Amino acid sequence: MSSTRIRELVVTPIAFGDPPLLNSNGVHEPLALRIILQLVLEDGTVGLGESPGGSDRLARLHAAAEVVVGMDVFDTTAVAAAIDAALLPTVPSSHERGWTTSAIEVACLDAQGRLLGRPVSDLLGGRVRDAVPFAAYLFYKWAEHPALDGRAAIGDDWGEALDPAGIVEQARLMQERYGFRSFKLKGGVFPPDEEIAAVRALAEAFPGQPLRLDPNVAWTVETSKYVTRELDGVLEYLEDPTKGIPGMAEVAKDSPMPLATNMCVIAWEHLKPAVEQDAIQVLLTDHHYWGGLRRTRELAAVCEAFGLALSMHSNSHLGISLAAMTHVAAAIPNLDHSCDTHYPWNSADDVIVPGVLELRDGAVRVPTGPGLGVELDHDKLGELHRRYVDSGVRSRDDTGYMQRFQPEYERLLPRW
Ligand code: GKR
Ligand code: MG
Repeated sequence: MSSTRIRELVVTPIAFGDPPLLNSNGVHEPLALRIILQLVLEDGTVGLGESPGGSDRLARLHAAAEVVVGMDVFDTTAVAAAIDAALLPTVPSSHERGWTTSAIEVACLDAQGRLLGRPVSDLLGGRVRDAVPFAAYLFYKWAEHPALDGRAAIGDDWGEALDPAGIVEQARLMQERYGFRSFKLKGGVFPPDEEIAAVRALAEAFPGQPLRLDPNVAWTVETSKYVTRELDGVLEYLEDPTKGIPGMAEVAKDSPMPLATNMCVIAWEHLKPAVEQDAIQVLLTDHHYWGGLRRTRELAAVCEAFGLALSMHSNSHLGISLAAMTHVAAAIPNLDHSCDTHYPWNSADDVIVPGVLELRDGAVRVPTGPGLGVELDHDKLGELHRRYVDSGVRSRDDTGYMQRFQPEYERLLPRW
């Protein structure tokens, strides 16, 4: 048996701490879910991967683990095809299948890099930058997770942010701690005029520093148009103001600023209509669902061909994902905007050995060690897996959690 064949894929669900961040669906729960992958080769080399969590994704990764055993780790196209074929009968959506193939491709590339003694960015064509810029990801938030069902309140060192002053203070903290030079505000929480006021306050506090706003489709087309007029000259781009490609195209028609998405263009088949309708000008890519790091690199070339600018989407994540995001962003020449990351909100509970990934001056230096360049902290993995088991949390439910405190809360999109 060749030493580059896959012996086993170890799939470990984990739960880690998350602050009470608000969005158009509700509020983040105290625990966020991810799944950590260890792809073990016949020679004992281990490649790491990280996927968003939840029972469905976990079941799919377990199914994929059966399929990949015996395959060659360098044969990533065949590995992806085998997983895709195995999932097809029960998972009709190519986007949904993509989450599984992507996470495993990253683990394959990590293992390949370790075997070759080369960083993953080299396997993607080489890095065009030594550090990848990230934006401070600002959220309206509560001061703490309120006490619930006998559990004590859970505080953090960010404090409350429920108005423009709170958002500016959070941005200052983000800049002080990590040196960010651009800012993204998660909107869709308060009436648009309040969020416009928060963006204007940021513009005043951080003159000349790029700003963006993302209400996650909380607005109608009309409201979206109103916001683009109000924030003309203030935002570098407006992200997912309204739902769907036709809605975004309607807003884009007379928008003075580019529109961006990580919601209406999330699969290859969405690109054609989006380009035809000129619905978006910026695509937020995400290797977790675009098929992995190589497919993300290819996506960048497609964007270049159609004149779409590129940025990067994030969800609550840990260091293996951050390393993967950093390698692929380093290898994309046409990365036009700083990337999103939730890492400051979640890094205290990371599963990797500290020291390699650091957010400094608003950027992460591309790891230069073999593979992704990060090592798993096995004790921490065990701790976070126990937390997953004990918590009973099996899927993300921002709306249900909000309703525990505000029973009248309704998920309404668009809300305004
Ligand atoms: O973490 O609340 C959140 C975000 O709203 C996340 O779920 C989104 O996927 O960050 C994401 C976005 O840019 O839409
Ligand atoms: Mg977004």
